[in-house]
Amino acid sequence: MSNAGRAASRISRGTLDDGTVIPRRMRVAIVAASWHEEVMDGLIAGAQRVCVEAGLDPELVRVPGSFELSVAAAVLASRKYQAIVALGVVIRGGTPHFDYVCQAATNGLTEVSVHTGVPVGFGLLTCDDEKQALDRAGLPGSSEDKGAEAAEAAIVTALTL
Ligand code: DLZ
Repeated sequence: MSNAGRAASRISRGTLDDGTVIPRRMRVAIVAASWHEEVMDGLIAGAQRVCVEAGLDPELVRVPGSFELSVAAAVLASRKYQAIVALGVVIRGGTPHFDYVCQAATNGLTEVSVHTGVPVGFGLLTCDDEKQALDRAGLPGSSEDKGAEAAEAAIVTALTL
Protein backbone atom coordinates (compact mmCIF):
# COMPACT_ATOMS: atom_id res chain seq x y z
CA MET A 1 0.00 0.00 0.00
CA SER A 2 1.55 3.35 -1.03
CA ASN A 3 1.66 6.15 1.57
CA ALA A 4 2.12 8.98 -0.93
CA GLY A 5 0.49 12.19 0.29
CA ARG A 6 -1.22 10.54 3.22
CA ALA A 7 -1.07 11.66 6.86
CA ALA A 8 0.58 9.12 9.14
CA SER A 9 -1.72 7.16 11.40
CA ARG A 10 -2.25 9.07 14.64
CA ILE A 11 -4.00 6.45 16.78
CA SER A 12 -2.33 3.51 18.45
CA ARG A 13 -3.27 1.40 21.47
CA GLY A 14 -5.82 3.81 22.89
CA THR A 15 -3.69 6.95 22.55
CA LEU A 16 -2.99 9.71 20.04
CA ASP A 17 0.54 10.21 18.77
CA ASP A 18 0.89 13.27 21.06
CA GLY A 19 0.29 11.07 24.11
CA THR A 20 -3.36 12.01 24.64
CA VAL A 21 -5.19 9.06 26.18
CA ILE A 22 -8.46 8.42 24.34
CA PRO A 23 -11.29 8.26 26.90
CA ARG A 24 -12.90 4.81 26.68
CA ARG A 25 -16.30 6.39 27.33
CA MET A 26 -16.09 8.29 24.05
CA ARG A 27 -19.09 7.37 21.90
CA VAL A 28 -18.55 6.87 18.18
CA ALA A 29 -21.20 5.98 15.60
CA ILE A 30 -20.44 4.56 12.17
CA VAL A 31 -23.26 5.28 9.74
CA ALA A 32 -22.98 3.21 6.59
CA ALA A 33 -24.92 3.05 3.33
CA SER A 34 -25.80 -0.31 1.78
CA TRP A 35 -25.09 0.02 -1.96
CA HIS A 36 -21.98 -1.77 -3.33
CA GLU A 37 -21.66 -4.41 -0.65
CA GLU A 38 -18.06 -5.55 -1.14
CA VAL A 39 -16.69 -2.02 -1.02
CA MET A 40 -18.87 -1.17 1.99
CA ASP A 41 -17.61 -4.25 3.84
CA GLY A 42 -14.05 -2.98 3.41
CA LEU A 43 -14.88 0.57 4.49
CA ILE A 44 -16.76 -0.60 7.58
CA ALA A 45 -13.99 -3.00 8.56
CA GLY A 46 -11.39 -0.22 8.27
CA ALA A 47 -13.43 2.19 10.40
CA GLN A 48 -14.10 -0.48 13.03
CA ARG A 49 -10.42 -1.44 13.18
CA VAL A 50 -9.41 2.16 13.94
CA CYS A 51 -12.07 2.40 16.66
CA VAL A 52 -10.86 -0.82 18.26
CA GLU A 53 -7.26 0.47 18.10
CA ALA A 54 -8.54 3.59 19.86
CA GLY A 55 -10.06 1.42 22.60
CA LEU A 56 -13.61 2.27 21.53
CA ASP A 57 -16.70 0.23 20.77
CA PRO A 58 -18.53 1.98 17.91
CA GLU A 59 -22.23 1.72 17.15
CA LEU A 60 -22.90 0.61 13.54
CA VAL A 61 -26.01 2.09 11.92
CA ARG A 62 -26.96 0.96 8.39
CA VAL A 63 -29.00 3.16 6.04
CA PRO A 64 -30.29 2.29 2.55
CA GLY A 65 -28.16 4.67 0.45
CA SER A 66 -25.66 7.50 0.68
CA PHE A 67 -28.47 10.02 0.39
CA GLU A 68 -29.69 8.88 3.82
CA LEU A 69 -26.29 9.36 5.51
CA SER A 70 -27.00 12.99 6.42
CA VAL A 71 -30.28 12.48 8.25
CA ALA A 72 -28.85 9.52 10.14
CA ALA A 73 -25.77 11.54 11.08
CA ALA A 74 -27.98 14.44 12.23
CA VAL A 75 -30.01 12.20 14.53
CA LEU A 76 -26.93 10.45 15.90
CA ALA A 77 -25.21 13.79 16.52
CA SER A 78 -28.19 14.76 18.69
CA ARG A 79 -27.81 11.57 20.73
CA LYS A 80 -24.57 12.39 22.48
CA TYR A 81 -22.13 10.73 20.11
CA GLN A 82 -18.83 12.62 20.14
CA ALA A 83 -17.77 11.50 16.67
CA ILE A 84 -19.55 10.13 13.62
CA VAL A 85 -18.04 8.25 10.71
CA ALA A 86 -20.08 8.41 7.51
CA LEU A 87 -19.39 5.71 4.92
CA GLY A 88 -20.85 5.26 1.46
CA VAL A 89 -20.00 4.51 -2.14
CA VAL A 90 -21.48 6.24 -5.16
CA ILE A 91 -20.48 5.05 -8.62
CA ARG A 92 -20.91 7.26 -11.63
CA GLY A 93 -23.50 5.87 -14.01
CA GLY A 94 -25.54 6.95 -16.96
CA THR A 95 -27.99 8.96 -14.82
CA PRO A 96 -27.68 12.32 -13.06
CA HIS A 97 -28.33 10.46 -9.80
CA PHE A 98 -24.56 10.34 -9.21
CA ASP A 99 -24.25 14.11 -8.98
CA TYR A 100 -27.41 14.57 -6.93
CA VAL A 101 -26.56 11.86 -4.40
CA CYS A 102 -22.91 12.97 -4.05
CA GLN A 103 -23.79 16.61 -3.63
CA ALA A 104 -26.68 15.98 -1.23
CA ALA A 105 -24.59 13.70 0.96
CA THR A 106 -21.57 16.02 0.94
CA ASN A 107 -23.59 19.13 1.75
CA GLY A 108 -25.72 17.32 4.31
CA LEU A 109 -22.78 15.82 6.20
CA THR A 110 -20.98 19.17 6.20
CA GLU A 111 -24.07 20.85 7.63
CA VAL A 112 -24.44 18.25 10.34
CA SER A 113 -20.87 18.66 11.53
CA VAL A 114 -20.84 22.46 11.34
CA HIS A 115 -24.24 22.95 12.98
CA THR A 116 -23.88 20.36 15.76
CA GLY A 117 -20.15 20.69 16.42
CA VAL A 118 -19.86 16.90 16.23
CA PRO A 119 -17.08 15.92 13.82
CA VAL A 120 -18.24 13.77 10.92
CA GLY A 121 -15.53 11.72 9.23
CA PHE A 122 -16.13 11.86 5.49
CA GLY A 123 -15.87 8.34 4.13
CA LEU A 124 -17.99 8.77 1.02
CA LEU A 125 -16.32 7.33 -2.06
CA THR A 126 -17.35 9.04 -5.28
CA CYS A 127 -15.90 6.94 -8.07
CA ASP A 128 -16.01 6.49 -11.82
CA ASP A 129 -16.27 2.70 -11.56
CA GLU A 130 -16.24 -0.14 -9.06
CA LYS A 131 -12.54 -0.89 -9.62
CA GLN A 132 -11.66 2.59 -8.36
CA ALA A 133 -13.90 2.09 -5.33
CA LEU A 134 -12.36 -1.29 -4.49
CA ASP A 135 -8.90 0.31 -4.64
CA ARG A 136 -9.91 2.74 -1.87
CA ALA A 137 -11.82 0.31 0.32
CA GLY A 138 -9.02 -1.07 2.49
CA LEU A 139 -9.46 -4.57 1.07
CA PRO A 140 -6.54 -6.90 0.28
CA GLY A 141 -4.90 -5.32 -2.76
CA SER A 142 -6.40 -1.85 -2.17
CA SER A 143 -4.01 1.09 -2.22
CA GLU A 144 -6.09 3.17 0.21
CA ASP A 145 -8.31 2.62 3.24
CA LYS A 146 -10.84 5.44 3.29
CA GLY A 147 -12.95 3.90 6.04
CA ALA A 148 -9.96 3.91 8.39
CA GLU A 149 -9.03 7.45 7.36
CA ALA A 150 -12.55 8.75 8.01
CA ALA A 151 -12.71 7.11 11.45
CA GLU A 152 -9.35 8.49 12.46
CA ALA A 153 -10.25 11.99 11.26
CA ALA A 154 -13.48 12.03 13.28
CA ILE A 155 -11.89 10.69 16.47
CA VAL A 156 -8.80 12.93 16.30
CA THR A 157 -10.92 16.01 15.58
CA ALA A 158 -13.29 15.25 18.47
CA LEU A 159 -10.34 14.97 20.84
CA THR A 160 -8.72 18.12 19.51
CA LEU A 161 -11.72 20.40 20.02
C1 DLZ B 1 -30.40 5.92 -6.31
C2 DLZ B 1 -28.98 5.60 -6.00
C3 DLZ B 1 -28.07 5.44 -7.07
C4 DLZ B 1 -28.44 5.58 -8.50
N1 DLZ B 1 -26.79 5.10 -6.82
C5 DLZ B 1 -26.38 4.97 -5.53
C6 DLZ B 1 -25.03 4.65 -5.23
O1 DLZ B 1 -24.18 4.42 -6.11
N2 DLZ B 1 -24.66 4.59 -3.92
C7 DLZ B 1 -25.55 4.81 -2.90
O2 DLZ B 1 -25.13 4.76 -1.72
N3 DLZ B 1 -26.84 5.09 -3.15
C8 DLZ B 1 -27.27 5.16 -4.42
N4 DLZ B 1 -28.58 5.44 -4.70
C9 DLZ B 1 -29.56 5.46 -3.58
C10 DLZ B 1 -29.73 6.80 -2.89
O3 DLZ B 1 -28.60 7.09 -2.08
C11 DLZ B 1 -30.99 6.75 -1.98
O4 DLZ B 1 -30.89 5.68 -1.08
C12 DLZ B 1 -32.29 6.60 -2.79
O5 DLZ B 1 -32.40 7.63 -3.76
C13 DLZ B 1 -33.52 6.61 -1.85
O6 DLZ B 1 -33.60 7.83 -1.13
